[in-house]
Amino acid sequence: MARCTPAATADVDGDGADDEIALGQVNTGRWLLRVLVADGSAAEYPFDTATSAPITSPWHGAAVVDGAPGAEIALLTDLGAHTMWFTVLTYRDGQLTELGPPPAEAGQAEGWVVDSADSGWLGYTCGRSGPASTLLVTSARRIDGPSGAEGYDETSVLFGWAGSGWQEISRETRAYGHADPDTHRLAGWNCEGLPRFARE
Ligand SMILES: [Ca+2]
Repeated sequence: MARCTPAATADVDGDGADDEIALGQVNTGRWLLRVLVADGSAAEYPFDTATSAPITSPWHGAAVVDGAPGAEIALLTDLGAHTMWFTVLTYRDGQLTELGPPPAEAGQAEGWVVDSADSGWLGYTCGRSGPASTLLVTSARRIDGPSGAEGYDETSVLFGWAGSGWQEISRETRAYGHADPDTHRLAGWNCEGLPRFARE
């Protein structure tokens, strides 16, 4: 059994009382997340991180992401040169279960992925539209011309939480010059409670 150490407190089950979140390492690349709910119950979630990635702690943070009551838990589970893959957990009916991301755009990696590189970026922005939770998914890729980088094409798709999944509300595209200071503005996590990027 892993020895779990406290990672954070957040209201995970949405009853208004803070719950204790703890994380333990079972062995290389194997972890256990445990939530001690304020009502005295507990939920556990064993998960793996990529052993090829130098992840010393998968803890990223707790934040309200979907529209159901309670905070979600973001865990860093794989790491590339500049790409970061996350698992997002949510509490449903006494269990911790994976929350799926909105459907990926064509050519985009599956899962919760953030990125910030000269070649482009990927990010999530949590928000609200009236009483409903929204998630803006932004992706951009560099456009190269004969003489080098010309700029970026960015697509932002706004999703709303529709009870059990994400539903597209609207989308917009934007073009940037390569040196435009607004590039990468929406890269990473832009959600209260989560660092934009993992510190690994
Ligand atoms: Ca609670």
